[in-house]
Amino acid sequence: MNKNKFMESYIENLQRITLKNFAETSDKDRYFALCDTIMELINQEWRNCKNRTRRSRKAYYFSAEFLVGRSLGNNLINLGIYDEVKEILSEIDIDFESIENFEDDAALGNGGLGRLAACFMDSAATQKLDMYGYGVRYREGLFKQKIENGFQVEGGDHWIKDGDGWSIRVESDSKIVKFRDQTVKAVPYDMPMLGFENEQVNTLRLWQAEPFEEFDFSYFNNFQYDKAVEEKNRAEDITRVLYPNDMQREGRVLRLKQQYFFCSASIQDMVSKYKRYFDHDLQFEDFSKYHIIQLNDTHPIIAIPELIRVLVDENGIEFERAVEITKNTFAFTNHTVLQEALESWPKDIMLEVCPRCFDIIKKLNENLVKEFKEKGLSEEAIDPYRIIRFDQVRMANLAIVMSKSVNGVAKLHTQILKDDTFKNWYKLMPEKFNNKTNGITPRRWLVYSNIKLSNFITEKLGSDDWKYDLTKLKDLEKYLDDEKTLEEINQIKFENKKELAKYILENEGISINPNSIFDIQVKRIHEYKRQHLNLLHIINLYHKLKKNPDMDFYPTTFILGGKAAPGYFRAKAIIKLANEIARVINNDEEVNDKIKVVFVNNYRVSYGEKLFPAADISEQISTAGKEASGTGNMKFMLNGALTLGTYDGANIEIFENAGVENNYLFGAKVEELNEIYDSYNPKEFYYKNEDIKDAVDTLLSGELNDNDSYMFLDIYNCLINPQGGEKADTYFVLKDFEDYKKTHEKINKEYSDRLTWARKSLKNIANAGYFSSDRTILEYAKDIWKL
Ligand code: 7GP
Repeated sequence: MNKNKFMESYIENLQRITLKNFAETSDKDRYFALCDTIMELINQEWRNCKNRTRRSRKAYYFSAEFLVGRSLGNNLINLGIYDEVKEILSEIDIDFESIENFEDDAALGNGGLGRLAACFMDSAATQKLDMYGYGVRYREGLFKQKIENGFQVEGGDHWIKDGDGWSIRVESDSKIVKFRDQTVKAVPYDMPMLGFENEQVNTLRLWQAEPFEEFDFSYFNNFQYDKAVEEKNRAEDITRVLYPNDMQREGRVLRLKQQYFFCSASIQDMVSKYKRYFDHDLQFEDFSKYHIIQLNDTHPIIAIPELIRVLVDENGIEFERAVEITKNTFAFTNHTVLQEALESWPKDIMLEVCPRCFDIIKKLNENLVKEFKEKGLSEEAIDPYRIIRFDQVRMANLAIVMSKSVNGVAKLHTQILKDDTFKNWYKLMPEKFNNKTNGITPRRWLVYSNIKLSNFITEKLGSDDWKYDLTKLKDLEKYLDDEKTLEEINQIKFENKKELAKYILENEGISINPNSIFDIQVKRIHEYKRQHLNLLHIINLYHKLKKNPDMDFYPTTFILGGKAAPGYFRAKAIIKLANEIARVINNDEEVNDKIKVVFVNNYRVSYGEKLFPAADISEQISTAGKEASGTGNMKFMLNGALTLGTYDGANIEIFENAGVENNYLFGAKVEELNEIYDSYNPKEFYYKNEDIKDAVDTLLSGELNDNDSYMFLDIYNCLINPQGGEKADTYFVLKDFEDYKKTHEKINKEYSDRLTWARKSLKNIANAGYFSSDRTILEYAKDIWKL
């Protein structure tokens, strides 16, 4: 990059878009001018990629969520001009950080599934894989969380209200999407997805819903102004807001409309391009040779009947042929075994949204049943496989029949899919099933967010090749017994902790000690993730310190964060509990130099970028068998935190890679929980274990105040006093408590041996290579996509 040219065009852009003199421009102006300048810089390469890949086999990642976060810093890193641009800006007295902070997160996802999609976009481009992302351009992303009096309050997230520096509206590629009761225009916004220092620029295409006709003048001319506006709103409603439920199906008509909307537009886009660039193949003989669609969980499955519809109804392909083509075009990823997330759509809703797709699904179901009957299966034996049963369309079944591949996202998770969730299918078609353990992009989650550690690694390894091939980190092991290196590791962690402490003071108003252990649990709030186990332990620890102020104890800061789905009362109760515990403990002078508790407000990608580098302990404490993989666990590991975790999801693979002796494993395993499931009685643990009783009783003792919301009663009840047919403590919080507590005690003791700790930390960093999403995406490309 030519520095002078960059500076020139930056200033030119700044003045052109603002009509102001340089000195009068605001941070916002400066941010958008920088976006423009970078978009100009990559324009050529982006076009080159689009042109080059017109006739190549491509993978299409269909996802209702892409949790991208901020793009500025990451794009500069991937372009290899981060330092230079910072310098250029400082030469004209612009502080990079202040304009960087102007960027709102693109929070177009809820949690793991959406963030994984974003990591995959980064890795595909970095590995020079031609992968196209298709999704929804929600006007409002995931709600902003505010904490008022300890309660979560949701606010809007109109992330593009000031503009969108990273998208190009491609009006000419607009598509018409027809619902039973309305017709809308789908307008694509393309975001460049940059490979790391390699000139590959892939595209993330997000569709926005707009009225088919901007303004209906017939209404207007008849003075029916509100009617004219109504139609416009009804169209825009479709992509107005991301549903904020993580792991919970949402049965509303509008949700299915969102799904059908982006799937239909995407399928039409693919088919029309195919007809344009492969104009000799009107029979679509080669369609599946050039397209493979990866379905990110059940949300985009409606794309399957939609492809059949477009082939049959709009291109005259015979139904059976269309089915064959489709079967070779789709692959399906499952991201959770929680039943409440598995989508099924009532026939009525489907008829209301996309009746023709329902017809097609019905036919597919009939064919399936017929085939099974011919094989001699009884009606009953066929039941688990039916795509439609009791007038419900079971989306996962549809995807499994119609896909060439079905995968889970960590070893244990895939095993559970085979043994349990999809066991009937596995019996029938074992060859379809495979595992793709998740990963994270090291560019965002280390190079960009932990510059100190990143530079240190490059210095120690004598090259920055590890940024392209993360398994190279393994070579760091030669420093395992080098005291100087270990001290440097501790120093870097300390610096990062100081930075986080400063940020937390500014944002949460809580002062924390960077010399204390930073123990962090950040993720969506969910019972299966067991934030309440963490909190019950803190309560008990607090009481112990009160009783015994001179007890041997290494000061610890417990940091929690995450959003609760707005309708999930118990998750919101957990947030209130965290804040209430924080209030009591942080105001108690007897203990607050030993423990502090922080609930960070509005946890999101850009907050994570500050938290992961500063963690000593990574809390990954889900009930065994419930967390499909987890990816936060990988971000912590890569940044040198030790995992305090159960034998669940990708934790298992973290323990395998870094050595369980360098982490803290606790809790019951899946097999044990399966065995005791029916006989489990949490009350036994409650009565037999004083610490458990102490912690649980505190929920109702009056020491903690839930402001008459009955929230703490709800948590109490769910643990030991089930209401209305509910089972008590289904997530085995009390069962695992004692082991969790003991493991914490061990951590607390071992932390003071700072060199041994640093050695463990280095072991984790050195073995994090496996968890690069580069590895994951290459596995998809090789095993499933054949790219
Ligand atoms: C999540 C899983 O809970 C998490 O364990 C995994 O790491 C992540 O996907 C990426 O694979 N699942 C979801 O976010 C989700 O919403 C239901 O799944 C649709």
